[in-house]
Amino acid sequence: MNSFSKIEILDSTLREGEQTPGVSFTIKQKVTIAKLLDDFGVDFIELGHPAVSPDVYAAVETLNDLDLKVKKIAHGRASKSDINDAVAIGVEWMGMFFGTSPLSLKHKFDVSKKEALERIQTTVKYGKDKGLKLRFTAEDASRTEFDFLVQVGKLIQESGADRYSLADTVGCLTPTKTKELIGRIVTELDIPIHVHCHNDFGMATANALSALEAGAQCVDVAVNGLGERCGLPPIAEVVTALVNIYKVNGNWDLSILPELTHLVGSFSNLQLKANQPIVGENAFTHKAGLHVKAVAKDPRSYEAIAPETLNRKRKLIIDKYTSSYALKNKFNEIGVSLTEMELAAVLKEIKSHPEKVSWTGIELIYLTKSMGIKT
Ligand code: HCA
Ligand code: CU
Repeated sequence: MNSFSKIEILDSTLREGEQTPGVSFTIKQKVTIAKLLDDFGVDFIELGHPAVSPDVYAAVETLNDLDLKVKKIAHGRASKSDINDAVAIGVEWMGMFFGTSPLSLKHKFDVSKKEALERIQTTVKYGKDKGLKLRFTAEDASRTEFDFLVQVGKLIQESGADRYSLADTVGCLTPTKTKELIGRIVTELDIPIHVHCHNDFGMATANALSALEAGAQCVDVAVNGLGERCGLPPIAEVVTALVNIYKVNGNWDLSILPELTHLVGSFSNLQLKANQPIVGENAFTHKAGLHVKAVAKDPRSYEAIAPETLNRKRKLIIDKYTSSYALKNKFNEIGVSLTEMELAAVLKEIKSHPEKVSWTGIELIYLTKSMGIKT
């Protein structure tokens, strides 16, 4: 079990996030995102995989030159040419990945396990000789035999790698399986363990948190959960859960989350779901009469976390679910005072318009006037 004394967050918005279908950030946008992530307080930023394209190469160069607190890590395959790129750019860390599952060995590389181990050892040593700090990722780790994962981990550790990352590349782990897998790996190795989860079954955040519970030191996230297919654990969910549920005292500025969300949202043209945890439009909106009444007395009645800590505001909806208490509250807010009878009449009217899903203050005033009530 991680004592949570050292938890690190790696943000991969600029690398895996840009692998989201339909997304291509300009270098200027990447710089803006990187600065905000640095202000937020992540530990690592994955800058990109230079071999992808000239603009990704140039972005990694530009981002690496920024004066930031965060550790910068370039991405690349376990190959000499990708290592040479990282060295030429002068980045401190490189995350190199190699598929270790039977599917990867057969279809991606067409190598035996023995050949794979030789290649992994040679490239890790090559990278270390060049002075890089190295995180080695076993891609598709969750579908790799456990013994082989340990064998790879021990080999890269002996060859000088600084971190070992396990990728649940197709998002097929569950929180229970993650805990078991990471718990076992942590006891086998001495170097810190990273975990990279995917959201194909909607379990990325839960799996990342389970990995930390089991002793992983670092988990990968992305703003708005960007990434291949269904993406990575969203930064807002993982960090807010760590602070609020696990009571981890990280140096994260949660008040930056809405800005990060909107900025990356506008750069990626990806519509965020209204019911997205923490950052979605509805995350702090209350509707049913009973809820609104309880929230007005004490917001904790229906809120696990106070919106103010996230630089967000609470919203109360008026529609057919509204109670007289909530309606009165709303009229007070807009400076309109009604008698109990008038209030009951307006409420009856609202409840007879199920097609209207949210009444604004102005609309309520018009409604009241149209009913012959003086406001
Ligand atoms: C990829 C696959 C990867 C790698 C993770 C890592 C995965 O897009 O290259 O290198 O840490 O999910 O396995 O994102
Ligand atoms: Cu990935």
